[in-house]
Amino acid sequence: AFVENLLKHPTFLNNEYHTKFIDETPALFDFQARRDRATKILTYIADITVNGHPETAGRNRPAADVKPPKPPVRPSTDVTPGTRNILDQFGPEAVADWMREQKQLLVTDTTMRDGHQSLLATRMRSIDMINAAPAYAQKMSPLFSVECWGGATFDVAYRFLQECPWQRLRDIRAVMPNIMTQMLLRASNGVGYTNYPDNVVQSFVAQAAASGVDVFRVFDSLNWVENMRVAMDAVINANKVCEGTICYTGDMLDPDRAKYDLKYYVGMAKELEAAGAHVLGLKDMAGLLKAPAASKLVKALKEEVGLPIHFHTHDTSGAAISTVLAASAAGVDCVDAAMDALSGNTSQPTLGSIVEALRGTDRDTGLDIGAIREISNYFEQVRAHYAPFESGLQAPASEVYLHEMPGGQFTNLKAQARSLGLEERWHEVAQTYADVNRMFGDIVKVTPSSKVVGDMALMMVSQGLTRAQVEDPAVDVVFPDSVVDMMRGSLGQPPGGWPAAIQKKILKGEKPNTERPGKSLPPVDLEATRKELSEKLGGRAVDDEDLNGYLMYPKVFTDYMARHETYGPVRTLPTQTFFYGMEPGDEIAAEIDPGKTLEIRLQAVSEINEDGEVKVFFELNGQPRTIRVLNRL
Ligand code: BTN
Ligand code: 3PY
Ligand code: ZN
Repeated sequence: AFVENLLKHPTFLNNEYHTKFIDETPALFDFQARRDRATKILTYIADITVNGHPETAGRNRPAADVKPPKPPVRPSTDVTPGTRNILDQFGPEAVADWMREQKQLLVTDTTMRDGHQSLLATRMRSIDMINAAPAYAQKMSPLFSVECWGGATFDVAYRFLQECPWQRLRDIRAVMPNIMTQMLLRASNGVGYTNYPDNVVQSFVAQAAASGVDVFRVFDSLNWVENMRVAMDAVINANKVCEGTICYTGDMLDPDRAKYDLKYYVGMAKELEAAGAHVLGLKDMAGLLKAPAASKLVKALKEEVGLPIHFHTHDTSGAAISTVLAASAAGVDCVDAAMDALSGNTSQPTLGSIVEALRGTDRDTGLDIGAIREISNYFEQVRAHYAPFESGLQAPASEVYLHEMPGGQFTNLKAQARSLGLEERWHEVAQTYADVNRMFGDIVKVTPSSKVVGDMALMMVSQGLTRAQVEDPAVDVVFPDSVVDMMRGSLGQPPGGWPAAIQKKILKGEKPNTERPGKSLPPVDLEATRKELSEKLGGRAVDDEDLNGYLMYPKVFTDYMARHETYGPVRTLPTQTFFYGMEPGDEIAAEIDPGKTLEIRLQAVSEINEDGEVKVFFELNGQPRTIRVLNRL
């Protein structure tokens, strides 16, 4: 009867035999489908147990005695109303008004986005976030927001974690209904590395809003407001909080870096205000804003712009807390911080320490330090599972003022340098990164412009080229594609335009585009794309989330779907199992649907046979199951 019901269900008849259908329609759950998914998950565990996970091969392992992190609290619907309730009842303008009325320093917790993006190569899995979210709902309700989406987390979820970023968002939202969620959006670059057609950006924003994003921090990688309007308007149309954002670079108080001075930032803030931002974001992605400059900048912005100000920085230098306190004293409305266990170095400054520093002052955050310790202790256990993705960075360093790399790029570029055999020459890479910045006219370096500068720097160091040689018209240089593309105008225009001589050399006479890139990109036919994707997926129906994932990252998305077909809902596995499989005698539980849990015990692993196969013996909910996998090692 179960199977019959399922097969007659209209969704199934339409061939929408899809993860979300299965995941969200438990009433129709048929034994066969569940068995099928269980087999897929066992296949995954068997494969990883025998062959290892490609992403952890040759890297540090978590300590042998690492234990599954214990969620701080159980989910509960009984929570104190927070900012989300203001947004839902009164809209984004009311959120901005409310911010302006608060005396306390408001705080955004970035642990679930920038924290792990900057410390653990963006590898934190959804399950480790979803298990923390109820504690935020119950114990952290004075937070302004929880940043848990966007930036690099979107493609990393599909690409490396074999999970759906949209589902992560919905799942966090479901157990944290009272605090606003926040995402980082690269304006016309969406959550990707290139400029998308306007209607793709609009569609993506609308979907993110529908799936649960409340605050959109919108920035442009060259600080070009002209190229932010499409994304900002889409956020405003969705009735969500639009945080129009200035990227801070250089050194505002250094007369040699006059390009980015106080006047520049105030001017940009006014443009963002005129463009309709509800909140002004001040994004110091590399952690370059020093305390004295912060005092001046925040004071001026408060005086000249009517918007509440939300400050974001990184602790790469070790001096971020001094900047946060200076900004607070100057009247900044909100700051970003990460849970202690995922703070410091290239991540955000330490949440608990900011709360303590302001305790009893007129800017006391009102956050519960006991709750922060409890949640941080949970994330300490989580972090222990991600040892292979630790950067090995030992200490904060003032070198950041030389290279100006964003916190999210630093460890990434270091890993790229290592893979090119340039690890020993890291400080040279850092110096070259600074040289490239000057050669390109001193630009904002943040995704994707930071990646272009990084590509160029790595190319120069590996080929032994100096800035003078690169600039010399007589020296032949093969530039990375990303550099050529940026000089063509594909990421937009930096303040003052590109330096003419180097641009001319790079473009070899090709005429650059100085207009907004989206202006000349034809709109994508969304329904035709849905059909094309459906055909690629063997005729299955494509919902709006999947369509938007595919529009951002076509190949990453279809690769993800192909693996999903084979391995099933591996997002439900504990992190240790996901990266390392199981050992004989291990027992785990995976909740594949609310209340539907697979109890999995690995009994034994056979010797390899003459066909190169290994048998992995499991007990699944008490029943024996054997999975055969190819030993690919
Ligand atoms: C990737 O690196 O392709 C993404 C991670 C998941 C890939 C799965 S893990 C088990 C199996 N073995 C592989 O080499 N790829 C898949
Ligand atoms: C991103 O775009 O992912 C960033 O974190 C920029 O700072
Ligand atoms: Zn950041």
